[in-house]
Amino acid sequence: MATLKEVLAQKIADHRPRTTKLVKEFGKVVIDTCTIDQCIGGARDVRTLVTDISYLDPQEGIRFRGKTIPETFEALPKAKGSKYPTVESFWYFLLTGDVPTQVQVDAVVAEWKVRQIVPSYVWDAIRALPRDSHPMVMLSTGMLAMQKDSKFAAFYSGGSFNKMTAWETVYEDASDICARIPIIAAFIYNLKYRSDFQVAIDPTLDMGANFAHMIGQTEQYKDVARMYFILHSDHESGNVSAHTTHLVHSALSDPYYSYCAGLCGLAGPLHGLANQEVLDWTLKFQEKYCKDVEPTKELVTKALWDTLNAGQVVPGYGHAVLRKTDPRYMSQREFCLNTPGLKDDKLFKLVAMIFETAPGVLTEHGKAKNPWPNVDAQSGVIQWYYGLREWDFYTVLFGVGRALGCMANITWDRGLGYAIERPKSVTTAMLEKWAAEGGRK
Ligand code: HAX
Repeated sequence: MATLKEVLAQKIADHRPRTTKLVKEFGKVVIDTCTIDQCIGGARDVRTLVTDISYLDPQEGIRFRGKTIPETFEALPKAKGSKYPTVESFWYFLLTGDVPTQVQVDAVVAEWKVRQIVPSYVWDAIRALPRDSHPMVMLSTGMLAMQKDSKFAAFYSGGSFNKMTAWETVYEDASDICARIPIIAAFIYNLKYRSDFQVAIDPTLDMGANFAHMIGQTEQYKDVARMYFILHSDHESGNVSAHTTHLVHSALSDPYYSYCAGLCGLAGPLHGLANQEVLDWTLKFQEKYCKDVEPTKELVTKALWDTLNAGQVVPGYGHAVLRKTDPRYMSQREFCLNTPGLKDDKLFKLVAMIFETAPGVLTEHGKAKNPWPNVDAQSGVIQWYYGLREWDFYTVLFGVGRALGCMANITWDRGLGYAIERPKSVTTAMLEKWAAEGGRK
């Protein structure tokens, strides 16, 4: 007798050609609001989400509240003695669309100081995990552990829930999450890689600087943290982490449940985990191809083809929306080029060589619609240079930054009373019927 798994394997093998045929031969057939290939292929380009926090143009890249990355960095008040804004000033800007005054920024910094005290049961929950758990498991566990004190959940279950004011408790939870997540990330870093050597919060420092302080980093790294968290904050609403957070919150799950779900999506290798994959790929390339020789474009080309021929994706390249080099990549590259030492770093030079080579190889390969690098192709090398070499931690850094965008979005979701999200699904047989009829009449 065939096992359940064997029966299923046969059913899947029999079904696959039907899906392939629908996409290949009838992909452009319209079924109401989208085409068959959009229905099967992850709803690419289907306009069903609204957000004013950021917008992603395929050619230009991200705009936060209408401003490009350079315009955002230029406009916002800077951290003391730095060329970069504080994360707190960016949070004010993301939430309101207004460039804050220094006084307004100082008020947020002070507010976050009060909010950033993490309850001790969160440390207990994280410490209870096996030490070799992935740091994203630790981060999402910490996020979920905080749920019991959710102000939104208490408001909902308190019996006087009011749709008009519900956003106020989302704002409270969202602000607590943004203030606390770097503290939790630093705790995880110290627990996993520094033998649980924990460092106290410095109450005089802004969020980015305090994170650098808590993981034992240098003065220079304070700007790396500020830049990194801002660049990774938001990428309009359709990406997996932002969309998941929005979706889960649309059921009136509180911000802790919602962002925990978002973090689990961020942990996927096609999304946020790509930053660790890039470092892994690059170091394996060095190990395999360049043990005794300097890297060359020919060797990089060979390694890229080996990856593609093995049926794997080249991490850090391609994008579901972008059709040009990601400006977040360029912004980090510029940081590298303007930082003495980093611009001559061996690994940065290799990453630059991959940038010169991969788009040509991916174009020749002919599958990826966008052969250009995304944010993840450049972020790891900066962390590596500053001594943060535990690359399985890189997605946690992404998760700290992404909290800003996700939390700003769901605060507005509640402010505007957006509905529970519930797209409609159809069966393969329905698609085949509509394909034969030339569309859904
Ligand atoms: N290397 C090899 N093949 C690639 C590729 C890459 N970097 N990017 C896309 N392709 C392939 C796809 O796998 C797909 O192949 P199949 O038809 O066999 O399924 C084909 O090209 C068409 O894909 P696409 O339409 O260009 O891309 P998608 O919108 O489907 O996917 C991804 C977008 C980002 C997931 C994809 O480009 C990818 O896997 N890139 C590598 C992983 C990565 O860098 N992810 C991070 C993206 C940015 C981000 O979210 N950061 O958090």
